[in-house]
Amino acid sequence: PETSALVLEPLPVATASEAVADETRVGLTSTPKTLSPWLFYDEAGSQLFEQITALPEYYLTRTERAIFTAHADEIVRVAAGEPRQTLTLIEPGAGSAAKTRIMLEAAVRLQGSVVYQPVDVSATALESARKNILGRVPGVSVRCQVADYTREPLPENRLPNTRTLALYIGSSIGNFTPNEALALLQNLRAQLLPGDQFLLGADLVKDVTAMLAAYNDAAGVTAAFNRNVLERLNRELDADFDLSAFRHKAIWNARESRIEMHLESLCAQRVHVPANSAGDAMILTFARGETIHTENSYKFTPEAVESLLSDTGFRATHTWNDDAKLFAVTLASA
Ligand code: AVI
Repeated sequence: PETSALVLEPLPVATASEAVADETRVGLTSTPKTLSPWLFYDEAGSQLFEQITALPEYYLTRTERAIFTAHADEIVRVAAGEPRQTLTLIEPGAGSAAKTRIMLEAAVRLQGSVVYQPVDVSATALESARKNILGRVPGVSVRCQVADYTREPLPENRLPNTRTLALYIGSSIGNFTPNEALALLQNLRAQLLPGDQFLLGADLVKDVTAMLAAYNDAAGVTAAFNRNVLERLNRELDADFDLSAFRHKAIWNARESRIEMHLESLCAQRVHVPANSAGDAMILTFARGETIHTENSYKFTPEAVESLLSDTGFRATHTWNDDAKLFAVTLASA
């Protein structure tokens, strides 16, 4: 079958800097100070994240990929059901779709061809998803959709007589608070039909040293990724953060079962953010040791994965793990 691409929506005019200005105003005037993790992913940050996924300490990507490599054929076979339905793969927050390729190849082996619908807020990410898949995986048609899947519905253009397999992989679920994660999965679930399938990739609770090392690598890439958010505010909002006056900090919060990333102020200091579309100029004061909380990365027990799924109306049917049980890939029915 021929490989083709179709962009369903015109790419929106960038209003990104307004969102950055709003987010910064709200987050940095709250106590404690916070910045939302989506701010990491400008071009420089997305490149740093790609580097993180290849770090020796960052076991997540490698482990999930190994699970896919070992089990993709079985995963799509189980998802397609008996008698076999034709699967369409949808991926909210597709990013660069590097690991999705393994699932798509398995779907093509099973059914000869497959339609892949990546959904992402970032047109740039979709472009790299399209490039990663199109022409490299014969038999795949790509239909990109620019949308904020955390707020907006998934593509309406459902193909008749097919079953949707929605992928939410890469431990993306871990970057949401438990309430946000519930809302997100409820929203996804509401857009699936009975029998549709959902594949969730979640990072599991493990030895604290191993989890901390993944967010505090020896080469300092995660530190650069974290600090890039301040560079972004300097670049886009003309703020005057002194990068050498903040250090990257990753901690394990056992009570909340999450790794937290912070940027810690190394001295008492003031930072100036000029007036912008979101409001007047701001002078932010930092005490020595005060932090900006930039990310949560929740780690799940197998039971927590099950209850997240059942609480949002899914029925978990199969789980695949690596031998060391670092990571879980769970298939659920809608
Ligand atoms: C994208 N997300 C699943 C990553 C994570 O592990 O929470 C983001 C990341 N933050 C630091 N390193 C990687």
